[in-house]
Amino acid sequence: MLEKIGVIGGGMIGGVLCQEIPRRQLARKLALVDIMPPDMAKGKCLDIAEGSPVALFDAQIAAGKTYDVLEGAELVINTAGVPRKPKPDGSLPSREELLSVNLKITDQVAEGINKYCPKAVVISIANPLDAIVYRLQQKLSLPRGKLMGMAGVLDSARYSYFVAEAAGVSVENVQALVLGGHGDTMVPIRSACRVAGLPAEQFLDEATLSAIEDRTRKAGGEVVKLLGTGSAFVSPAWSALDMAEAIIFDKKKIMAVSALLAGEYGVNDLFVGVPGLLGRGGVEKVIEISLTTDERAALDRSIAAVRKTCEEVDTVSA
Ligand code: TXD
Repeated sequence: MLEKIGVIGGGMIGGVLCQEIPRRQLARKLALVDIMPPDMAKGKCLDIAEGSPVALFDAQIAAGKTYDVLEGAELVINTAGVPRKPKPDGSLPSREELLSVNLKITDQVAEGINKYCPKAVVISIANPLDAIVYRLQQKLSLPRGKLMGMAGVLDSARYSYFVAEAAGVSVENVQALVLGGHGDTMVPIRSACRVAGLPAEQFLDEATLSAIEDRTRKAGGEVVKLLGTGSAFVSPAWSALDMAEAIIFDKKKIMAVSALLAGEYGVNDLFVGVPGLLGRGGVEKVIEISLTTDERAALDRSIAAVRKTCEEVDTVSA
């Protein structure tokens, strides 16, 4: 258990985080900051605190519109940023189209973290995922491993779910991994997909697996279209909590994470989704796995897409 966890942004994802953090007893204190008037963060946290005698957890929650509530947080989860919504013609924007508006928000987030909890381990969720984490690193200059993005856990969970559903087995039997940027170029790694420890190909044919991988790449958009407003929020929150638990309990758990690369996979100074070992120090190690030629080529294309968005970040002065 930590002393204090901070959540930035109390919208759909932040709201689930604020329910789950006290329920799972991850920290003695929880802090939520959201700029939404009149004082949405306070209202949301009061609601959760008033439910705590029913759900049976003790909650010490501080919330408000200003970042001082984060003072001393050891772990921060950042969800501040607008989500995708279908355009008037029904088409979906890419996550990258959120860049300019979410960069401005991210700069405020970085200022708040720098001022009130500069030593925290930071998990960022806002989109476009890898580019927003890149911007945070420019502003926070945290030691490598203490800042990371959550996307790969969710994308891998989606891949797992679809495989389990098609194979007619428990999700507990499936292991799946999605690497690369959190965008349309993300790479489901078929060679790492296992059902009860066996290659997924022993359970599903090529056409089914290809269709599942395609659906995985578009899974975020599928939910956005169905919801009408906003994007997936329960599964992203649970995924970030999985990472938070690996860190808090020093699990040394290998999970897909957007991590700062220093030569791994031939990349320097970009955050890209790779397998990372998560423990108390954050991303303690980036694991380089062997990939098929096709997977490697797809990963390179995805890295190029992340690099392009980060070059756009560089053109927007702080
Ligand atoms: O896998 C992933 N990483 C993701 C990412 C999966 C799903 C959604 N993902 C992205 O997370 C999504 O595209 C958004 O960029 C973020 C947050 O999604 P959420 O659905 O929680 O968005 P909401 O409900 O709009 O909540 C965002 C909140 C909202 O209440 C704003 O008032 C607040 O962020 N906000 C701020 N809080 C603090 N400080 C500032 N400056 C600020 N600006 C907005």
